[in-house]
Amino acid sequence: MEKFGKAQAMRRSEDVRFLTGHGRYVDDIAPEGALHGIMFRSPVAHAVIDALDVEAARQAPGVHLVVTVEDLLAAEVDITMTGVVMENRDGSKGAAPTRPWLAHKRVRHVGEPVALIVADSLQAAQDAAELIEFDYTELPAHLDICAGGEALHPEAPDNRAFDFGMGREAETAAAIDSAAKVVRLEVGDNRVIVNAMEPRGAYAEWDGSRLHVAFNGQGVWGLKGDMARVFGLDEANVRVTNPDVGGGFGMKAAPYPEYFAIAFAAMTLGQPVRWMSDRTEAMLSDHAGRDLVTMAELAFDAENRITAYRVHTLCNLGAYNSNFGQAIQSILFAKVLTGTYDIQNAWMRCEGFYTNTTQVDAYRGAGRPEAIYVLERMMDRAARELGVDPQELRRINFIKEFPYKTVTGENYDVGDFSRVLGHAEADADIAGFAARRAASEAHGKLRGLGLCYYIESILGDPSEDVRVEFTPEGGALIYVGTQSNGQGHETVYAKFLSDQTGIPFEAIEVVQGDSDLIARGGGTGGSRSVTTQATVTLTAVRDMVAGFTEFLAGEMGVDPDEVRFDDERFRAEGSNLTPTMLEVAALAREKGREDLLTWSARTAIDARSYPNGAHFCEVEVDPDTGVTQVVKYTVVDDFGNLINPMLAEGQVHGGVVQGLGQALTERVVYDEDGQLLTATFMDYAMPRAKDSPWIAFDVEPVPSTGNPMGMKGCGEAGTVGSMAAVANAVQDALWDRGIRQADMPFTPHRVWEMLQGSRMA
Ligand code: SMO
Repeated sequence: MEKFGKAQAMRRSEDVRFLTGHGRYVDDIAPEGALHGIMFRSPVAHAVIDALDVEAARQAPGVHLVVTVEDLLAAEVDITMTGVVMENRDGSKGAAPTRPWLAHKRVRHVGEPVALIVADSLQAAQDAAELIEFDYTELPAHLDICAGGEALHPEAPDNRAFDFGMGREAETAAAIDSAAKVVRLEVGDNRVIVNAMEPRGAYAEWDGSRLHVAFNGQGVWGLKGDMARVFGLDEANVRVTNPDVGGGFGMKAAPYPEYFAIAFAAMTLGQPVRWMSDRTEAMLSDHAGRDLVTMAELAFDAENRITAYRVHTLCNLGAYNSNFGQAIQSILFAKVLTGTYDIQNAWMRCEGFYTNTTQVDAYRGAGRPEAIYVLERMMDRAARELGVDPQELRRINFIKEFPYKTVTGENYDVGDFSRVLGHAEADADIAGFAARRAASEAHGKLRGLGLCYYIESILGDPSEDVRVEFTPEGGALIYVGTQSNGQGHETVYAKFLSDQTGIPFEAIEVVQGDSDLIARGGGTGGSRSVTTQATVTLTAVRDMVAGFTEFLAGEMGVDPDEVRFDDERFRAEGSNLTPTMLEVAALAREKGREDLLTWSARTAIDARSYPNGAHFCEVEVDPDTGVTQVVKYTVVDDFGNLINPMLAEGQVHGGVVQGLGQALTERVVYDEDGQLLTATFMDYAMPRAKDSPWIAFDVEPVPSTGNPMGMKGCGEAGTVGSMAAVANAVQDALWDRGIRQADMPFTPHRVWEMLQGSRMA
């Protein structure tokens, strides 16, 4: 039934709503009488709380409520939040300190929520916050990604949360010791602030028995369970909704303290309460991304075949175990440790450390961009040290036979990396690079070329729910459990259902983000949405066709075997009725067959998919100023079969720019006391339009065998590929100036410093 021929570059129908100011975001949920909440946050990175006096704030004009942890304890709500805990190399469990959702006895990072003030207006709440007396005794801030320093948690006296290992340790060590050549490099992966266009926010209301929390997240079901647990409510009495969401990128996937605080206030007051983060608040309290350093070793035989790969990563978890914090640079990094290469002797070790900084958690790709960044920096470096062409070195080592089981347990079903790379080499005009470099030199610029060949392992709960309902008005609703954060799901799901059923696109409405209305669902994350949602939609459509066939056969007076559905109409020999889906639904309604008007399904896809592709980046560095400009960028991806190539390309463009921002402009700086110095857009440089090159994009599909449509997830791929491509290009540009340790971000100042250093050396 699946029809790939209809894959079509179709513009997003939801954009009319977004671009004309008709999007409905969480901050738009503002009924008459809704109160404003603001968070009082820790002004210091590490301190023992001596006193928290909120009485004056409680008496301030317009204030309805001030909530501290003492109020939560008195109300006997569960104040703890927990995260995933890794296993150590010795089989013991990593440290599992809990995190109170309002500070309890200590504060551990600047911006940690200490109290909630609820007032008639934002202004009144802000004025009242000034009256809070917060006394504390400062402790030394532990900021470096290493063991030692002032302990944040008694559960981790040396600040090490876990020490994880995976792969073949002894075989890898032996292979490195006996290798013809070993390439070694320390690879830093700078911390970034995620900066979704829409900061986080929440709204809560309580009718005496049911709690409704609206927030801008990546799905509703996780928070629903958390709310029920924290407040001891029956899940049936918790409704969680996500309205339109302006970007999530993994950062919005987690439950955050503010959501519970707002819910507590609404339940205490019996009045709706709303909270919206401002930008600096977001920079202090949203989970950050990356922030790790890796020592990597790549060993080769005399024929330039990789014989072993070993990495040792130190990663920053921030102050507490956040949602997936411990999993990112350990098990998720491991998914693509060895990338697209045939390396069975590989070993990774990852140590995670608590520091007095905001938590670090999932950021577009979550562990996989980090792993590919290290490996592809190593491949370009190895090509240089071995004196081999970078593409050739990759071709020698590509996995060529499938299925292929990696040393970390992934099963790559299909792939044709060499073909994809060849397509990219042609599109990027690699043959013409030497001439372009000469032209750059002629006007005083250093030109560099970088390659990244990435692979991703598509994550997430592989099961998803769907419900298709025919409406009395003659249309269809499709309820989905995934959650658009702006990717265009409404368009893609309606189009897919339309293609599979012949129901006109305009007659289909996509419903998402309401735990009272939708089937159970997994939300957005891990590039999972379209693959899982389309798979389950297919199941529902098959059931629908079967049910309608049976029903129609009775109406037509023919045998069910004689009824065919040709994607537009049902037909049968000997009957001149040729009804469409909507007409059959109308007939069923007329005949009182309500059972035929709703079709639900839950399907699990039985395998991961492995999108992969080649990114070629060219940069020009001005040696006098350090200014680095990406001047040419080419991507060829294997995403398997696509439903909407235009939206896939949009995902890649956005993803590439996110990686490029990390590589060129974005830099998080804490001072020695743990104060965030880059807490506004004056100090933290997001990439602007002028930083972005034209990104040439094409696909070279090798359909996945893991789902009925042969699709591969594409939401994170751009970021996975772009960091190493850009960094390799900058390293290439700077190599002849003697620079051997080029770490992101390549801001003008840092590049200029590198050039000065090498000149002085
Ligand atoms: S970093 Mo994502 O939402 O898997």
